[in-house]
Amino acid sequence: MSGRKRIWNRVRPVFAVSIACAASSAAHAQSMRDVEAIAKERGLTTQDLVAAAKTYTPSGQHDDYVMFASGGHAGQVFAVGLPSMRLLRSIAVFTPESWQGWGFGVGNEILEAGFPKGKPNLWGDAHHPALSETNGDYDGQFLFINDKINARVAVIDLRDWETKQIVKNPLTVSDHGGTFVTPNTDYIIEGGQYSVPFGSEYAPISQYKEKYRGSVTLWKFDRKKGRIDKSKSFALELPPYWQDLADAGKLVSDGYMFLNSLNTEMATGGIEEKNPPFEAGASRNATDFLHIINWKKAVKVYEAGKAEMIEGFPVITLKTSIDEGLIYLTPEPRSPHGVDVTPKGDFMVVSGKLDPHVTVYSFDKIKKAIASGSYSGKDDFGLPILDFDSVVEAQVEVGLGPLHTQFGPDGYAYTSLFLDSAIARWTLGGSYGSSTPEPDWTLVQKTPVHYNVGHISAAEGDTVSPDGKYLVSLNKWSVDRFLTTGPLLPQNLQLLDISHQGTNMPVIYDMPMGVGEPHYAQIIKADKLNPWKIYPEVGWDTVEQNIDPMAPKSKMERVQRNDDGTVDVYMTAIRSHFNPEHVKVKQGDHVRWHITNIERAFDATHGFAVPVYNITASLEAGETETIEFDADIPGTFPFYCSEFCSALHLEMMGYLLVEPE
Ligand code: CUK
Ligand code: CUA
Repeated sequence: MSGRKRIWNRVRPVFAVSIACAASSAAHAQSMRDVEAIAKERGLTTQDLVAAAKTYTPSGQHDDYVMFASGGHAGQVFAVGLPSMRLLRSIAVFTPESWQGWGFGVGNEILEAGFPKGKPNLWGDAHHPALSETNGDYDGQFLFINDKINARVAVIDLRDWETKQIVKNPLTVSDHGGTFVTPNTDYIIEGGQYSVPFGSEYAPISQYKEKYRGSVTLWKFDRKKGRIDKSKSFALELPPYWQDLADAGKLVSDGYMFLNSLNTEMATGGIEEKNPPFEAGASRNATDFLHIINWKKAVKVYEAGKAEMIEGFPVITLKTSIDEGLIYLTPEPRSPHGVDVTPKGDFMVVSGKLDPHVTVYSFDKIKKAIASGSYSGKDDFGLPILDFDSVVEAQVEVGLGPLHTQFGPDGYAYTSLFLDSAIARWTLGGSYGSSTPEPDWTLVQKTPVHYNVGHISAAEGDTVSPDGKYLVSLNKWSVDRFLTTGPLLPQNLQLLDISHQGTNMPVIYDMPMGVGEPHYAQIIKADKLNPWKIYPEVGWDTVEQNIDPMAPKSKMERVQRNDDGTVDVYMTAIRSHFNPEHVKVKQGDHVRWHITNIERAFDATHGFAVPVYNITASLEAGETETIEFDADIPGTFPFYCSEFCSALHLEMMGYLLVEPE
C-alpha cells in the first residue's frame, strides 16, 4: 500500500503537469491561430511577426538600452528606449522648453551664459551627443552635446537628466567636431567648422587665408563638480580648412585625437560674383587633410604657459604646434566625412562622400611615420604632411556615399551609405580578423534603409567594448514610410538587428521622429544609468545639486517684503495645494519666488504656471526653484499647477495680485 502510494505520489505531479500542458497547449494553439488571423488581416509577413516579437515591450517591462539622440535644430536631446523605440523623454538644452519650464523661469541663467556675444539666442542646432567615459567605456554619469550654429557645448547630469551648463566657444562661431570625449572624460573636444576670424570678428573675405582660422578646443571637464572648467581649457589654432568631425584615440592611440576636414582648397565661394560655388570650390582637390593631434602633448605645452591669449582664451598657435610637433596632416580621399577610431584604438576610419571606399589608417604606421620625420611635404601653413601610402592600412569598397562608421564586438564595422541608402557591414582585418568568419578587410553585406541615412549608432558602438545587438540608422528622409504629414515629414529612425553574424541584419522597427532632426545618437546599456527617482532631499537646488539653504520649508511659507523693495515668496507645493495661495505684491516690485515641491513620492511632479508673466516650471519631488521677475503689470493673475497631479489638481491654484502704483 505504502509502495503504491509512493508511486502515486511520484506519478501525480507528472499527471497534473500534463493536464496543465494540454490546457496551455490548447490555449497556445488558439493564440497562434489568433496571431495568424491578425497577421493575415493586416498583411504581415513572418519576418514582420519576428520583428514585432523582437521589439514589442509589454507594459512594465523596461528597455535594455537607452539612446540619447540629438534633437537637431529642436536644440534638445531625446532619450529613446531600445528595442521598443519608445520616446522616454526630451531633455531641454539650447532651446526653451515649456514642459520643463526651461527658459521660462527654470535654467534661464544657464541659457544666458551661452548667449553668443550677449545676444539672446533661443535655439540650438544640437549635433553630436557624447556620453562620459571611463577607460573608454560609457559610465552613465554625464552627457555632452554641441550646438553647431553658435559653437556651444552643454553638460547634462545623468542623475536628473537636466542641463547644468552651457559654454560659448570664444574663438569660433560654428562647431562640428564636437562633442567627443577623451577616454576618461578629462577633456571634451569641440572642433570648429566654418572658419572665421577668431572671435567671429569682422574681416573681408578677401583676407580669408591671412585672417580666417580653424580651431579645436579642449574643454577641461571637472567630474567632481560636473562642470567644464573654463580656466583649465584651451584651444589649438588650425588652418582655415573646414575641420569637420573628430574622435579621440583610445587604448593604443590614447593621447591623440583626429579631425577630418574639407575645403582645404580654402574656397571662398561667391556664386553671385561668378565664382565657383562652395560645393564646387570646396571639392576641387582629390584629397583633404586628416588632422592628427597629440592632445596630451598639447596639454603639457599649454601648462608650460606656451599658449597665447586670444579673445581672452588660451590658444596654442600654429607656429607653436609646429615647433612642438603637436599636429600632423595626412591626405584623405575626396570630400571626406567622419573619422571613427576602432575599439582597440588601432585604426582610424575615414569615409569619402564622393568615394565608394572607407579609408583605414593604421595608428602604428602613423606613429612610425611621425618618428621617422620623413614627410611628403608641408601644407601652406607649414604643418607636416605624412605620406598617404605610409599610413594607410586598407581601403574597403563599401558603396556610394559612405559617411559614418560604428563598431560591433566581433570584428565588424558598420558604415552608413548616404547615396545607396544602405548600411554596410564589413570586417576589420588584421588583429580583428580571427573572430569573424570572413578574412581581412571585406564588405560582408549591405542592408537597405529608408532613406538617405546620415549617422548610425550601434549599441555602445564607439567605445572600447561595443555590444553589437542593435544599430539605429538615423535617416534624413522618410518619404513614403509613414502617413504624409503635409510637405514636412518626420525623420525616420530605423532599428536594425545586428546580433547575427554573417548576412542577416534586418530592419525591425521604424520610429518616426517628428521633432527637429536627430543628428547623431549614442546608445548605452540601460543598467549603466542610475538616475535619481526623486531628489535626494527636500529643498534640492538642481543647479548646485545640493540643498538650497533658502529653500521654502513646510510651516515657513510666507510672502516677505524686504527693505530694498524686493519681495521674497516662500512657497511649498504638495498634493493638492500651494501655500501661500494669495501672493500680494505692488506694481514695480522685484519678486523672487522660491517654490519647493515637498513631495517624497515617486513621480509626484507639480507644475507652476503664471499667466502674462511668461512663467512656467516643472517641480519634481524635492526640487526647489527660484523664479525672478519684475511685477511690472498690475492685475489679477491666477497661477496654477500645470501637471495633472491628483484628483484635486484643478483646485491646485492661487492668485497673484499685483496692486497698481
Ligand atoms: S555630420 Cu555626418 S551626417 Cu553634422 Cu554628424 Cu551630418
Ligand atoms: Cu499639482 Cu497639479
